[in-house]
Amino acid sequence: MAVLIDPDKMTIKMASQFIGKINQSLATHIFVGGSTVADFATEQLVSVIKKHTHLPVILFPGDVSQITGQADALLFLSLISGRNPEYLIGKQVASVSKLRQMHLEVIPTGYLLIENGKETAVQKVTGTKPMSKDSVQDIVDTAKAGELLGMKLIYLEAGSGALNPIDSTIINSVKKEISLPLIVGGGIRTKKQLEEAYNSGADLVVIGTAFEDNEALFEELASLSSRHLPKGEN
Ligand code: 1GP
Repeated sequence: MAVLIDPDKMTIKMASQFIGKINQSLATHIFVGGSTVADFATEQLVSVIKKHTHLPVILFPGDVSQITGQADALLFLSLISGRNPEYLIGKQVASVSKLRQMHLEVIPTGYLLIENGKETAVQKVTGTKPMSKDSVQDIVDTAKAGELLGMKLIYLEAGSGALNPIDSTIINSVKKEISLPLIVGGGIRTKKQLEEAYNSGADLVVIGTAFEDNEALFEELASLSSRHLPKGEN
C-alpha cells in the first residue's frame, strides 16, 4: 500500500507525526504529489519525510515543478486515457533539463483516469475526459498500448476524493491482459475497498484523502489479512 501525501494539504509541522503513523502501518511506499502545489513545497516536504522514514518516497507529480532530487523515484506519468498532448508528452519533455541534474529512478507509468461519479482535480487540471467505466475493453486496450509502448507500470486512477473507487471488473480485466505491476487509486476509504482492490488484481493500492480525513484508518487497516496482500508483503 502507498500513502499519498499532498504537499498542498500537509504542513511541515504535521508531517513528522503523520509519518510516524505511516511507519507503524502496512504501507510499503510513500507517494508525494498533488494537482496544484506551490513551488518548492514538495522539495521541503520530501526532505522532512526522508528524515522520518526508511520507506521509499516516490514522486507522483501533477506538474514539473514538483520534481525534486530529494525523493527516491519518480512516476514518469503519461496520461494515456486523455488526448491532451501536454500530458502525453509535453510536460515530460519539459522535465528533462531538471531530471538530467538528478539521480532519481524514473519509472515510465501509463496513467489512466476512469470516470467515478464526479469531476476530479486531474480532469480539471489536465483538461481531459476520464474514460467511461463501462468501456472496459477500451480501458484494457489503452493499458495494453501503454505496455507495448514500454511503460513499466500501469496506474488506474479514479481521481483523488473520487466518489467510487475503480470497479473490480476493470482492475481484473486490465490485470489479466498486462504483465506489468498495476497500481490502483482514488476514492478508497475502507478496509473492504482496499481488500477488494487487491483481490481484483491490484499490486499496489494508493490511499490519500481517507488518511487525511481519518488517521484512525491506519489502525483499522493494521489487521488486514496477509492473504489479501500481494506476494512478498506483510
Ligand atoms: C489520487 O489515487 C490517488 O491520485 C489517491 O486518491 O485521495 O481518493 O485516496 P484518494
